[in-house]
Amino acid sequence: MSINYSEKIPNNVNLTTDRTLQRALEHWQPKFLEWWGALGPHDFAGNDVYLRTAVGVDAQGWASYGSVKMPDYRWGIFLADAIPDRTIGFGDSYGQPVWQQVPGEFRAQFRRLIVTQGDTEPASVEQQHLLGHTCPSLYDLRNLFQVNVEEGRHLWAMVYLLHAYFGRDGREEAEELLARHSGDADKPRILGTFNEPISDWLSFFMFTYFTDRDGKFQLKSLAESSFDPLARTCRFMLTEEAHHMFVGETGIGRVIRRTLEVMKELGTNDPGAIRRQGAIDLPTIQRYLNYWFTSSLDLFGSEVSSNAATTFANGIKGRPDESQFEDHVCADASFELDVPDGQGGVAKEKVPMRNAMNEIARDAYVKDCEIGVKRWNMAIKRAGQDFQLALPSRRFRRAIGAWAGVPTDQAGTPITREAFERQSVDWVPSEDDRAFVRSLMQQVKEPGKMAGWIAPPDRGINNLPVDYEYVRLN
Ligand code: BYC
Ligand code: FE
Ligand code: FE
Repeated sequence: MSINYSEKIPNNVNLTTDRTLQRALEHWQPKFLEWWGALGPHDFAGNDVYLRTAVGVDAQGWASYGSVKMPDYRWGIFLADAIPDRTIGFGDSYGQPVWQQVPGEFRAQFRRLIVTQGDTEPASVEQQHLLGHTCPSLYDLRNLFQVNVEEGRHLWAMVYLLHAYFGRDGREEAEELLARHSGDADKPRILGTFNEPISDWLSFFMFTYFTDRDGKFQLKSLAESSFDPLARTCRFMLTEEAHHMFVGETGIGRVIRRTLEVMKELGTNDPGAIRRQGAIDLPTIQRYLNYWFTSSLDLFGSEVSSNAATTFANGIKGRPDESQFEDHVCADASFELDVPDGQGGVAKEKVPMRNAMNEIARDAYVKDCEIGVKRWNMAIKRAGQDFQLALPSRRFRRAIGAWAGVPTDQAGTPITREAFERQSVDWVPSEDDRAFVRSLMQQVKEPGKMAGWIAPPDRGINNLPVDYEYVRLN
């Protein structure tokens, strides 16, 4: 179905046929714009940005590119096309027709998941509020803004579901999504990672690589949902998500490439010397990776979760790529996982498979995270440097689940609290590391120019050259 852009709220859900819903959303729209003005990208409201906007939801050419001022971006409601005769793909109601309405008995669970998903979207925009002022190039500035407007649209995606299917409490939740704020002492965002500051671009690239990738897997799980409007919404969101992870993977890759150049020029791997030359040494990159990867691991919830078992059984939330599995009911299956044995060691625990769905999603996530790490390591190896980046163990530095607060080394071996504290400076960014990385963050605004700590991208956006003026600053 094509997108109707002639309306106040672009959509492909026939919004005009439901005047009450349309009015409710039009009532929320100015509040969204007010929020965007206050907590979206700081400044730049008057600048032309080369952005892509969805013009259809089919695989071919859903995007159109053009110069847009961010406040004029056409945020709207886009669902992927319905799959005819779609049936429930997992859980106790496997094989029955999917639902076009939320069954009353599952209402609270659906609302909680949609609110949690919706909460992360504006949170990330808030976290990235100030980054524009220190962009390493106009190309990167444009990518930041592209990610920001799309996360804004993802908020719209969840608000639509709340308004359309949850009545009055849905509308109240939609207001709350604009009332909680990232890092706010009184009204923080729901999930941990979304309250962490992103105050430099290395963190931004780590976030888009690791945290947006949690988004990918959560959306894949929700795209399996028996509640068809949720599944279709998430399926379209996934097509936008790919670019966010591209920004992360290529961003980190370009930082590494620049570091390797400097190492070669100087003929050293001494972090001090590399830093004096204005590049980021590889051990510091590893520490940032450790930080954002482990924080993002927490976003999958507890290894053993009765919430996960219930939402799977009820057909609310499936596993990512459910079709890859043979058993979609998992009534008697079990799953073995590592838990702390309470005496400083590791024990095996066998749990019902349904309770381990968070861990199964986390497994798929970790595998996907490995791909970029392999690519970065290839570049390091090709440059002849004896250093390899690695994902730390999923037991390391956890704050949620079985390993929460259990001190381990990067390989996941339990150690004493004292040993953990002592070695933390080598494992996660120290205040010094952060101050150094911040010191590099100087805005570069000449088309085609890059900050000294990052290499240029291989190519520009939509076949344009790298030195295209992606954001017109005056
Ligand atoms: N921080 O049984 P448990 C994205 C809470 S990212 C704080 O362990 P469950 C994006 C949990 O809420 C994708 N609290 O876990 C990326 C629960 O609280 P209540 C976001 C946490 O429920 C970048 C309690 O602990 N989407 O889109 O099985 C930029 C016990 O829960 C955390 C979703 O997350 C945490 N890390 O699963 C922009 C999908 N982890 O309810 C966007 C929707 C757990 O008892 N959410 N808790 O008060 C879900 O599917 C589930 O809520 C979770 C947790 C997977 C998050
Ligand atoms: Fe998103
Ligand atoms: Fe994203």
